[in-house]
Amino acid sequence: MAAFDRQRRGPFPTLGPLLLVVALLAVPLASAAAAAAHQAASAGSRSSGPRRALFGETYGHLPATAAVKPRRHLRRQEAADSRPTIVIPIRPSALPTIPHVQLTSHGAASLSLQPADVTVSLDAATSLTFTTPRYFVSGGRPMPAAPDNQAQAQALSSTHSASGPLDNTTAAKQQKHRHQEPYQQQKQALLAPALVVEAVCGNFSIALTNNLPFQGVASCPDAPTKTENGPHDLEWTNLHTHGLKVDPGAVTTSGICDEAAATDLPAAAAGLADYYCNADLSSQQVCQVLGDNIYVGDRPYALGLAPGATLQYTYPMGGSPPGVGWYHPHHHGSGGIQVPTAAGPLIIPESWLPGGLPDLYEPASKAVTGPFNQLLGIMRAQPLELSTILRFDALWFRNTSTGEPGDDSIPFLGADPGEGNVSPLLYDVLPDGTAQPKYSNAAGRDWGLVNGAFQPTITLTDNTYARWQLLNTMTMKWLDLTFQQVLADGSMQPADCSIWLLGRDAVPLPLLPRRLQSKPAGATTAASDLILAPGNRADVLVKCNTPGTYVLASGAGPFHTNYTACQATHCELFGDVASASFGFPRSTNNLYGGRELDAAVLAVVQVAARDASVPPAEDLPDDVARAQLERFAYLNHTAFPQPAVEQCFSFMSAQYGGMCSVNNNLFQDTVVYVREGSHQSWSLRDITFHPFHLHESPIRLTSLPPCATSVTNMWQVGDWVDVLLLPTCQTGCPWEDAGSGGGNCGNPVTAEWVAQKYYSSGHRAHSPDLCAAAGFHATKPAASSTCQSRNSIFHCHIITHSDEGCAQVVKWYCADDPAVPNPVPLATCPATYTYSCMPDH
Ligand SMILES: *[C@@H]1O[C@H](CO)[C@@H](O)[C@H](O)[C@H]1NC(C)=O
Ligand SMILES: *[C@@H]1O[C@H](CO)[C@@H](O)[C@H](O)[C@H]1NC(C)=O
Ligand SMILES: *[C@@H]1O[C@H](CO)[C@@H](O)[C@H](O)[C@H]1NC(C)=O
Ligand SMILES: *[C@@H]1O[C@H](CO)[C@@H](O)[C@H](O)[C@H]1NC(C)=O
Ligand SMILES: *[C@@H]1O[C@H](CO)[C@@H](O)[C@H](O)[C@H]1NC(C)=O
Ligand SMILES: [Cu+2]
Repeated sequence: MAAFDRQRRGPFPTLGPLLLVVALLAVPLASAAAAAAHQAASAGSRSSGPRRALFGETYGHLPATAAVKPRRHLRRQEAADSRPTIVIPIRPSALPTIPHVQLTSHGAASLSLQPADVTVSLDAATSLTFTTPRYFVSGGRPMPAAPDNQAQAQALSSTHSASGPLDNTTAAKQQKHRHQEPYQQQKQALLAPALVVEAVCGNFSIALTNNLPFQGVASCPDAPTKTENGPHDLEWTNLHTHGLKVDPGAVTTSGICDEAAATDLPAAAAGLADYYCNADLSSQQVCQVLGDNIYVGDRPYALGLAPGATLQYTYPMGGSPPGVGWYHPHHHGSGGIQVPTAAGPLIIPESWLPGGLPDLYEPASKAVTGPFNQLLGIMRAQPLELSTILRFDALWFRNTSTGEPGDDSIPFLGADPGEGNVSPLLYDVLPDGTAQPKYSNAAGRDWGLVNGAFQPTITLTDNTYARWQLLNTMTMKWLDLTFQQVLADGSMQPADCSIWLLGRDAVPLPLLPRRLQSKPAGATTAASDLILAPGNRADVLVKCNTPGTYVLASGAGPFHTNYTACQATHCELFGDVASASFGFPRSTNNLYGGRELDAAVLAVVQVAARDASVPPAEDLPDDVARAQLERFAYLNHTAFPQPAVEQCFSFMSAQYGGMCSVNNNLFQDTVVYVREGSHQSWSLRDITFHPFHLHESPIRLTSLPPCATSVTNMWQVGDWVDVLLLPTCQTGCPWEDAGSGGGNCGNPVTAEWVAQKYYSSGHRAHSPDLCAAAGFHATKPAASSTCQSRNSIFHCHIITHSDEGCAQVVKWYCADDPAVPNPVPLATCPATYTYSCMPDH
């Protein structure tokens, strides 16, 4: 077994005999007859794969002697027949658009996590069917659809004059879409709408209902004493607002809800261990949650929302720069299986800025006023919230070379059956304790989708800027995106296209635009490419200068991984896999034009010839605009209190042979202490395979290893990010860990941030000028002594790794908190070590 092949580790050092029961599989809800009938009904379309034995001795199930208590309420469930069947569009001639729903202070939106049957098929030999959770959104306020590319091109007919409002054609189009039901559009698509936060400087609400099917519990355990790591609670969920600057909300990890808000739920008490085991709980109770609280749970330590239950989240917000975040489940143990198909963009629109773009952008110098106006003209014509969203999803179903479900497949298809970690959506559990696969997977290949479609065609106009918002919700692999031309022999050559970065992870670049260029060692020419780790977003302009047919590819650009050495599904670049002789099937996206390519084709890019009367848009120089980030208190780094508190975190575990952990510890063995309001300076090591993600605050890069800055301008000191993976340092195994980990990187990454709730924190109350000008009255600074501790988190954004314990509680504590040790312990990295590959490499 390759060292990086899987993140699983066993025996789990943290497991005790009284672990939380994984209430999944022990007693199938359906009777044996019903299960048999279901299989008979689905036999036509499903393969009958091998039965897998369940229930090993170690994985979290209580001994059979534990009392089985009946559930008081049968939770409402969707019958299998009412599940929609979503057929993934194959190579559609247009990019599917993502519907938009506005979140205002008055209109709450409702999110339902519910199962859908998904079919994706190129042909009989290359098809996949499975059942998966996805979001369905109702409420909120429908928003006009994005103008199409042609309308944008018209609006951009001149590079320097396109600073006015959209032309009448586009406006008319938008009017037409205004009353179109965005909810209708979701039914047959794997796409949750983009939620557009209109309630900047105010509060908005989201109600989340878990409508996943419940498979039954074996037993009601005693109260668990410890959080479980590893895949578990696969039907439980919650909500994370990734990229939104909001209150972390959580007060404790042991309470049922926020203490302050738990009005109609009984206090956690001894013996209250499982939602379904507690006769006092009913599905009618709605728990109120403040902020981005991923620790909230309707049962202790489960940190999540049981099937049938609803949580009502309220998010108080200060002013934030426009940008794209995303919403997705973050329940510890089930995130890895839910997030790949349950996620949606979460947008702070430019329209909230009271004075428009000049509130945020100013010319970097007098000398660049011309190009600055050109840039603002393009941005005005294609506002962030209406510009084209490209959401990259992946369905992980890769087989191993021997035809077995591969490690890191969702939902743990490759988990040892003995561990019992199989998704109830994907397996029927039979009375004899074996599991029958409900999915079929002929080709055994991963699938990369763009906006829920396979290899859709995106239309551009030559020499014309298009603004894109890219979002990598692939939870395991990173992307190195380039525009390529596929030649007749299947080889690729770079297309005459460039990518300009405007912002990333919901924060504009300090100086923009930045024409992306990478030239790693060994590359002959520089390429304009975009590196996106799992969870990253990018606000970009793209421009292709020659009409023709191209592809947007990953794995054809300058960066590659040494798969032969690493053999890890998650250290790969998507599309850049071992040669066919290695035995692993490549992604389906490597199939294009009747050939198997060496890179993954995510989309076809059709560059149409522009109207001959339209002059070509000029290339934008770098750094013509300065973003006035200091107008947002949490981004005004010169005002952060000095000195910064220094802590260090390493994701690469010597103890576990290179697998992910936090300074050799697993969730929740340790806590990182962060005093509220303090300025933190963190060294991040070993993030070349494991993307670092901190909740509720972006981090500002203060130093970077030369292995990154010398080969690409993707990251520069001063940039803000909320997910960071430096694949540039990957040199393959064996490597020496010389600081930043993975490669011979030299210095570690350092990054700073300040632990502020922000919307109500005294003198740093939310950018009052912008909020007041936008018509919001600033929240009064809270009275003294209202500091309440908060529990936040950072983790590896390969979410299965996070589920497995590569995460750490970030405790925002108040100055005189008696529960915090004195002196406050600070995190330090393990001594530098040299990691070698496992002997069987
Ligand atoms: C756009 O519409 C306005 C108001 O209806 C009209 O005055 C103007 O002439 C129109 N402009 C174009 C370019 O059609
Ligand atoms: C937003 O919600 C918070 C927490 O419930 C509350 O303190 C605050 O007053 C609300 N703000 C507005 C503008 O409604
Ligand atoms: C891939 O694995 C599935 C079982 O998960 C099996 O049905 C299928 O035949 C395999 N395909 C290949 C090409 O190995
Ligand atoms: C990949 O790794 C293998 C094994 O360590 C090594 O022999 C090979 O030279 C590496 N290839 C590249 C291109 O670095
Ligand atoms: C940002 O911080 C600096 C340094 O403390 C301060 O002088 C400045 O007023 C702040 N900017 C804004 C817009 O609050
Ligand atoms: Cu990881």
